[in-house]
Amino acid sequence: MHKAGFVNIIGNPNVGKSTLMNAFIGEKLSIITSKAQTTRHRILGIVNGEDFQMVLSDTPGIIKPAYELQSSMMDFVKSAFDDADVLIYMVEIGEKELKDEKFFNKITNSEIPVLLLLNKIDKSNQEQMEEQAQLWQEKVPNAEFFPISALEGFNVPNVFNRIIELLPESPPFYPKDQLTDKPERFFVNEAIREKILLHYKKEIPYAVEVDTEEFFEEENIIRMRSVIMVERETQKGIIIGHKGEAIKRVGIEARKDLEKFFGKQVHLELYVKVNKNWRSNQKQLKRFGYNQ
Ligand code: GDP
Ligand code: K
Ligand code: MG
Repeated sequence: MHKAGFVNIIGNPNVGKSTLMNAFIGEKLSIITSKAQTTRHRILGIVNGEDFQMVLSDTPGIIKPAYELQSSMMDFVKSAFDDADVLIYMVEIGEKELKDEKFFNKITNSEIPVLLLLNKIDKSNQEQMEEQAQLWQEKVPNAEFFPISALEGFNVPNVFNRIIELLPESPPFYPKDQLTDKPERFFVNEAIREKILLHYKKEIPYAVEVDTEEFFEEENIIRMRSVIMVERETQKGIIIGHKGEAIKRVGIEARKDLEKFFGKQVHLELYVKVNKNWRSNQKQLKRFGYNQ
């Protein structure tokens, strides 16, 4: 018998959704930072076993959209409800419920199994954890509850095994050697965007989109050229930095990650371009893969 199904991870920003997905996959598929809106897409990560295929979806944190890009991000979350065989609702120690009541009701009224994961328990003491455990089980009584630490791996194998039990009988949905639905260029864009989230302040990371225009694999090296898109001329100057030092650092750190990811030497060329108000422009968003 073969089992296969879609396991979709949803929750507030920054609770650790991407960290959990990567822990299951054993690879850094999703970028992780302490900033909200690090994840902008729905990213599939596929775990293949001899007799199962677990198709995980990492999604953006649930927010109230303020501009077109964020609306598309919430469309990815909506779609994650539609095809789930198992829903993972992740919360973290000390958090309140979802800002979006509709999403929250969808979870509590879900017909499909819900696993409620209380994450970051490495940061709490016993008393706090027990109090939170009770609170969350009352809020989402239809869910199976697991306290975990995605970062340290605590209880993660138990959640994994429970998901396998819940997967329906089905042939695989993807070839059994496939790891994700995203093309190689997507991971180049994301590696660069992660460094921008880490090194630039305030509005800058949110005004940035990355587009990899060239990805050329030779025998011993992969050559990539990517454009960092910003919304305004002033942002371009900030990205480049004094004597180009800032963008150089992004390039060096992203290249290191990409060499690990692709297992090959990487040459990465970066440049910056102004693309006025791309975040609010339907056509541009479509071009960058935000409209399904
Ligand atoms: P997402 O926005 O829900 O995808 O959250 P991320 O996976 O990007 O993680 C947000 C932040 O929380 C990062 O700084 C992570 O390192 C941190 N984090 C994730 N899981 C844990 C955990 O189990 N314990 C602790 N202490 N931090 C965590
Ligand atoms: K985050
Ligand atoms: Mg994320």
